[in-house]
Amino acid sequence: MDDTGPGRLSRRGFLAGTGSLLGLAALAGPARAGAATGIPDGARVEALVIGTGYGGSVAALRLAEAGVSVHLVEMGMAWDTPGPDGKIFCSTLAPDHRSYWLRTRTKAPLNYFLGFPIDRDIPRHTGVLDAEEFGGITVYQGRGVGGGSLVNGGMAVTPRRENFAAVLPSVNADEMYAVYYPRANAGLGVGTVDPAWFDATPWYQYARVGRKHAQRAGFPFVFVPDVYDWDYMKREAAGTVPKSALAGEILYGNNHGKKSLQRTYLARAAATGRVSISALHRVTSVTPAAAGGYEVSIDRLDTSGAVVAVKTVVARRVFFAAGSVGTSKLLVRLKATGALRGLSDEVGRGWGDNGNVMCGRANHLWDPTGRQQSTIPCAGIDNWASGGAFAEVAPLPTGIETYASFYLSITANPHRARFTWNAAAGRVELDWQTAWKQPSIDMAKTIFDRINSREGTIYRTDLFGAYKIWGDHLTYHPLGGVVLNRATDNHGRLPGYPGLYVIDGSLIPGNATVNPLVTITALAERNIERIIATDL
Ligand code: FAE
Repeated sequence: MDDTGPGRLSRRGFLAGTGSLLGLAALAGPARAGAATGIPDGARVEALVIGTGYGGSVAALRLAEAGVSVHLVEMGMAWDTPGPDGKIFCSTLAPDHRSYWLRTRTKAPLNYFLGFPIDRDIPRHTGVLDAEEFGGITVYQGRGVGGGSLVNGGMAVTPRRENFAAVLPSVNADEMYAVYYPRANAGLGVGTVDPAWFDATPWYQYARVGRKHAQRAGFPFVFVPDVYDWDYMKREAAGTVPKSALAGEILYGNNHGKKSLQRTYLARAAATGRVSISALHRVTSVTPAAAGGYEVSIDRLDTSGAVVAVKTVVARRVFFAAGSVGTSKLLVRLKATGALRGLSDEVGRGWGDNGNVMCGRANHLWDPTGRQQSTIPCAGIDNWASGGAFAEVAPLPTGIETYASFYLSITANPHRARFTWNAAAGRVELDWQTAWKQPSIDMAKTIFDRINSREGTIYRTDLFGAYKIWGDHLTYHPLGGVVLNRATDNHGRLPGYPGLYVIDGSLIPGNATVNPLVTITALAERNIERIIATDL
């Protein structure tokens, strides 16, 4: 740790093909000993990527294909080793130490049932789902190699073209829809449920009830693409393969079936031989290095979250891909504390919750939604144009008949929050206020009030507290904080710091009009192509 002086660094030279160091141990399994200790203190790397979610994975693959050695630094675990039960991930119905990031009690998004709290004590561990609490909102995020792809529903929605210009007006929509959205969808392995199977299987009875109610109230009902392997799900239903989506797995990881980034972009990156990963390594600082490039400080963590080593490496280029919250928090702190003092005043601004709000409806006894429910949503109600809401028909896979229809709505919530540095407390804060969800509730009601009125049904009041209708305390879709063409240039470069880039959901100004993963991936594909062509 004390051998990080400039002289020492320059003698080492940049690590060429650091793939040999860890060999993407998270994916391939070998070199576990290397994986345990990760990138050596004092290393020099050509490109260092902070975070292994969608933005980071796209950057790693495309840089490596262009001949650049890439080291990915990920604060979460590798998620490549089965636990004592033979499984890598635990089920949503039986959360254990693997479920949450450094919590001693679960914090389930849907935290009540029949009016009773369902959270339970768990051992503190570097689990896969972070429920990060700010003053007015809980932000759910994936932790581990693969980022949000480890825990998300995999709903892979390309926004309607007419909505895209409002989201990112500085981006050429023709190019996005002709080149980068198709490239992202192909790279992610996006597919849609077989409509004939959907109509026949008991596992989507809940979604068929959702369709019937939507259509009877006059709403357009659409199938929602997903990265889950639909053929695998059919085989789960037939009983020929181990179940995952049909066994309640989703929120704390899917052991089978889901095409997470570990199986798509990161696997292809590994195959180049130019990419390595340090899991359980958290970047704490990035600052210009005296001899060029950037000095990156990194904490190595153990599975209790304790720091077991502190390292400094030098990178010629650094890509911030720590997610909307992670990248915003890092850059706001580094600007305020002087490590990257010259960053734009726009850094930290323009954060939104993608208008997320949840609710349930109580159906009549002649409208059961089914005991068997696939965890992977595949359908939605599109009322964006007239009501500002796009609602997914979500499962409630409790294993018992609930007579409930459950929905996650994405709404055109206009509020934007800001991350700021609280020097006294030594932390970054977010000024989102709980009351700012009211526009989302009003927009979601344009759908569900009408359905309730048509069906003669009411809202469930037992899912988010004792007599509470709306799940308005959280988001799964944090977006913004380092907005494209404001805090960065139009391709994610940080002005004043050549070689520093942002390439994740923090670039999108608070709302994507649909679930964001495809847009994050497509935008990363667009930006990295330009960066490789002009900067390398
Ligand atoms: P992300 O995937 O969050 O990756 C960032 C990575 O950086 C993480 O692995 C972090 O652990 C790591 N990191 C953070 N800080 C540091 C640091 N200082 N040092 C090292 N590593 C760090 O970012 N979206 C959809 O489109 N469809 C869905 O169905 C869907 N369902 C969701 C369900 C849940 C429960 C959750 C939590 C999210 C869901 N999302 C969904 C959102 C989606 O997963 C999210 O927008 C993307 O994962 C964001 O991608 P990024 O590349 O921005």
